[in-house]
Amino acid sequence: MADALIALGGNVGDVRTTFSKAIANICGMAQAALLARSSDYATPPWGDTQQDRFINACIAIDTTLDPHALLFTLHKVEQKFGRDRARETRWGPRTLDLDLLAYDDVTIAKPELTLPHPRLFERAFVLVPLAEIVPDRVIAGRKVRDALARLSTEGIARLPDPD
Ligand code: PH2
Ligand code: MG
Ligand code: MG
Repeated sequence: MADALIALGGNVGDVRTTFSKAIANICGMAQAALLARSSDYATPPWGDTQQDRFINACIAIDTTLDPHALLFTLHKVEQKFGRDRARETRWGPRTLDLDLLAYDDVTIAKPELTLPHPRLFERAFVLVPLAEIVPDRVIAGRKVRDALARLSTEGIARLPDPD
């Protein structure tokens, strides 16, 4: 079994409900156990700032799939929840974005998959939920909580747990 960290994001539709369903789907399809799930956070849009705020979260799973098979599964789940890569713009609105952040201590540099995720340390909307579940995890030689301490978390708000 391998330990994988996945970031969830979205700003179209009922994103929090999408997250719950998507997490159940990921665990079913990836033969995975859910190790941890962060809270959901409202986050200011990054990249293209002229769009609705995003909701972001992170999960840790234990999976038997290899990194490429896991990535394929994440793309399938994105599609199932209305993601249409052919119609979207870079950094634009999405129903569901699932990013594979890290997979054990594996490093991969291929066009279709780079591990650890190359932009992980630039994004407070990823590191805030990640630091909630794995603050002491070291990724690419950096501890998650230390990486977060270097970024502004302005505008990021933890959402209350749903009932
Ligand atoms: N995802 C994007 C573009 N901008 N901004 C925030 N805050 N969170 C995201 O998940 C996000 C974004 C495209 O995938
Ligand atoms: Mg993303
Ligand atoms: Mg993505």
